[in-house]
Amino acid sequence: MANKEKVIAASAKHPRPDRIFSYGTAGFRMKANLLDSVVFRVGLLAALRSRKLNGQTIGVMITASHNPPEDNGVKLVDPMGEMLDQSWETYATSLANATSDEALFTLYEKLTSDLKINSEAPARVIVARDTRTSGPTLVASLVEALTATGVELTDYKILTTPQLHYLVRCINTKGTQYEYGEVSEKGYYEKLASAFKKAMRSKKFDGGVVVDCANGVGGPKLNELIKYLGRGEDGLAIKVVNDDVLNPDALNVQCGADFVKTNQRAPPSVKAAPLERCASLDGDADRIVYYFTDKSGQFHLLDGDRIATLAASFLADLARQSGLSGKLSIGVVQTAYANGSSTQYVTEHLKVPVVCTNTGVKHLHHAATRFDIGVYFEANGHGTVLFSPQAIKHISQHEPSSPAQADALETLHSLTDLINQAVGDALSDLLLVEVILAHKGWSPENWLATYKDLPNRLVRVEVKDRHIFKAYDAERKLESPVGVQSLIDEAVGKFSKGRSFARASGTEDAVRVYAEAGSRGEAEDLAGKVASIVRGA
Ligand code: NG1
Ligand code: ZN
Repeated sequence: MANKEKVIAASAKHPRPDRIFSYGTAGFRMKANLLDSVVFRVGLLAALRSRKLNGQTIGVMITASHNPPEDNGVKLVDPMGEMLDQSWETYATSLANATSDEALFTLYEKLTSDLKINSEAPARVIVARDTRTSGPTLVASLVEALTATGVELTDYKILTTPQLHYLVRCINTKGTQYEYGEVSEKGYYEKLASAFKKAMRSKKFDGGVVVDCANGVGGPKLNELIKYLGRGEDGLAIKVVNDDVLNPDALNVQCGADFVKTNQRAPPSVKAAPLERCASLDGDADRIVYYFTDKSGQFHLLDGDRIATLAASFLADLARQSGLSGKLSIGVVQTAYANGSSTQYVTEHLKVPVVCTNTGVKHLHHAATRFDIGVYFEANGHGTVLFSPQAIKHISQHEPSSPAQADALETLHSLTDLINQAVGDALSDLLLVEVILAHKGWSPENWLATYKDLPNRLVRVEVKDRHIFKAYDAERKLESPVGVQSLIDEAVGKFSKGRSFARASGTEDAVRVYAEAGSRGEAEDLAGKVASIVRGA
């Protein structure tokens, strides 16, 4: 039995503002000054979750990713480093909305009994935060909840989101056959650096890469990682820009992955030569996009779809070359926002199956586990590659029958360590892209030339009630309001290579309309038509 007085007294110090909160695809995220009670209550949920799982360690990440500096957020990480189990999201929402300290405690007790949680079981939580100034106060609120419920806590201070996911997985697999790595930040760098060197061997880089860190936590962490990568003559030259974490107002402002993806241009602060590789991370370093300008000065984006296609083609080749292609199923997981040309390239050119899921990385992650090698990326640059236990076994036990097979196998093996298996990780993805380009001997122009994106347009439509828009078929169609889908179908039918869909955003109070078509003008036109159908619904 939790100590009722302790929990209620602690909760009283974290009064709930008059607001309705909801645990969405990115956890809770809003203006930081509204988050105090939410974080306290997430602490209570973390206690329950860890106890329910017999004391396995749960992660709490305090970050608002690519949002402006005044925002913050909180999300929970499950034992294998995945996002919180979906069925628990509703408990998070209910706890956050409990109307009084007593009601909160009653709900806490009710969850304990409904979920058959042994309140005497041990509970362990680790926490980390990004570089926002509101972080330390929010961690303090969390600590109070954990203290009141007798949870063992380790505060890892400032980390990237994927580093926290890494640590959670390392802790919970320690001493098992699935041991993931050393439980420390240093262990993370060492694992990545050693896998990177193994993957590269004698391959050479063509020039370096400029990395925009969004003035977020990715900056200092990338600088740290570089120390482990070494910079011998043949090393990768990484030029770090926008790594100012001392000025809190600079975070995600006019820079970062979201800026580049949304504005389809380089941040003004990123100065690079024509054809030089550039990459931008987001504020908590779980997203990355690449880009470059060609000799005529034109900007080209290489987004999450491009990283997915690059990784899928490389991995499919390696599986073939190492003599494992019959044994390993490879698949790509995308959302409806993936450019139609990328989907066509994967299915028709790479001959690799594509699965489309709902928006939100947890859906993609889940679908990717159904393949031996599951490549998943959102167009916005969040993604990774998952290797099944079966795949890891084949890759480590396969006897190569030629030096070429042995070589491919070694590269494949190193990638299972280089690629973050818990979650999309911008630092790990950065090294992955660099390894692949070096192996293929590709410039960013070669990478871009693999297929031509269909012109597309994403529009945000404000409506009275976005909840009336209910989607199905991986959010590519609307079942309600009734009749809207046939109007959209009719509009789409009038355009060459037209595709469009509308869905309620999970993170903003709006409906998003996506459209692509054979030409820029047609894509704009189609998006405009579908947006007005949505407005009139
Ligand atoms: P919503 O707001 O549900 O469209 C957005 C992104 C997702 C994902 C989440 C954050 C688009 C179109 N949508 O979701 O890809 O990154 O935020 O988890 O980019
Ligand atoms: Zn992020």
